[in-house]
Amino acid sequence: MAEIFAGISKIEYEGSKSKNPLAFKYYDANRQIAGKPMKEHLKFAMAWWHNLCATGSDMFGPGTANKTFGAEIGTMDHARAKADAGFEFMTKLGIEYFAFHDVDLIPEAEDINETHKRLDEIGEYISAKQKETGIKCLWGTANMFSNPRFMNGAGSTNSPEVYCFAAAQIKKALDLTIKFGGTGYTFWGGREGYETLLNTDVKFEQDNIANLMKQAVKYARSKGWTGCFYIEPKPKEPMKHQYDFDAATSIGFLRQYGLDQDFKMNIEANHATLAGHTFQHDLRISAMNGMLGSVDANQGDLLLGWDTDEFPFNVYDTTFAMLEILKSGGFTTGGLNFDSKNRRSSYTQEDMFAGFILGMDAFALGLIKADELLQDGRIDAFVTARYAGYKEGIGKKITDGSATLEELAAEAEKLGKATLPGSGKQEFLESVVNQVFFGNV
Ligand code: XLS
Ligand code: CA
Ligand code: CA
Repeated sequence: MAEIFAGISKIEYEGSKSKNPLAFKYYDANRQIAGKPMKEHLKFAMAWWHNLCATGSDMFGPGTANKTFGAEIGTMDHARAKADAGFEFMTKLGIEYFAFHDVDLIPEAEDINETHKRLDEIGEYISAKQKETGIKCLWGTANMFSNPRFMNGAGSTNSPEVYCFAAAQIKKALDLTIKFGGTGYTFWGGREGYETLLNTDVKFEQDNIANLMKQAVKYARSKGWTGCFYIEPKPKEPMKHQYDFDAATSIGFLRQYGLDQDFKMNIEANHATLAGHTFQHDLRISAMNGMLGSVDANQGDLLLGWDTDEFPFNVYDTTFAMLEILKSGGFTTGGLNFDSKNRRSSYTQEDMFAGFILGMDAFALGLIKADELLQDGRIDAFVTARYAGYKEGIGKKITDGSATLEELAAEAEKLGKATLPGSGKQEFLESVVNQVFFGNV
């Protein structure tokens, strides 16, 4: 088979002094950090849709990147060429996982039966490539937002007929995920929300979404699949309001419908910031609830109100993200999926590699710096000391829940006047972070 990215050889780690644009400066796959190799902490994945399908088109103009990979778009030859390109790309970067939507893999047909036939065919082709390369599937999903039938949602649609098509797609995407040995299955509710409450029965729609998820779990478990389902929260875009607004909302939804044993969160950085949170915030909320499953690694532009899916660049953010991930014990079923795309004007094959090199190096730095912050210990020690008052006396009775309201009130009355609580020391803590970051300069 002809090389697709001819002229680009395997991307090697060359260290921080290297000026080679096609080399890692910080990502050294087998370097041991906190007891295991970097690649095991980071578990990088390639998103089929951005890397192999998207050409950079936007509502003001067509794509700029050529993603034909030598075949005609819309054909099964092209589907196979994308798989060839994808496996060559991942192998050259040392990426061990991929994530996909059903319709990323093949041209969707008018009739779902034909679509499924094509999926079976490409499924065989991809499985064979996995065997050749050892590359694994991080998660699969069904695209239930692009086809016009999903204009009013999938699980939340007003049409039972469309609901059946959503179910058929989920069933097929689960079959493929299982075939590829995938350890996760994601529900991103792109059109599960509303434009106006004037035409929407929110409770009815949410009940229906939950039922669809329950049936998906039942089906996958009946096939012996032990992987993890994820909800990927996003507050808006394409809909004005999306039900899986953020981690807190989605966890509440899962608990309300008894789905919390089978689901965790897939947190995307850019979605957290669209919800008005930091990336770290949504990771923390997920982790503290035992719900941190996987991560869609990218970043948004805080000056823009939409989802830009940029490659991760901000090392403060990747560090705070890796801090939450390390503290939660690391990934099990999940990993870091680059749901990231090149800017429209970065349209060459070399740019595709440059995006991943940037993102992988940014997360490698994040891992290194997060580990250093943990070893430095000053931040954790400060947080522990900050709540020390709860270790004894009335504080202890508060945390074990034994102090009554009367007892608490009596304590305040005895004191008459509260002493001010200890300083939050934010500036000091931020300076610790910078010292760990920049050390001797
Ligand atoms: C879109 C989402 C989507 C999901 C998978 O904003 O990020 O790509 O990750 O459907
Ligand atoms: Ca995503
Ligand atoms: Ca996104």
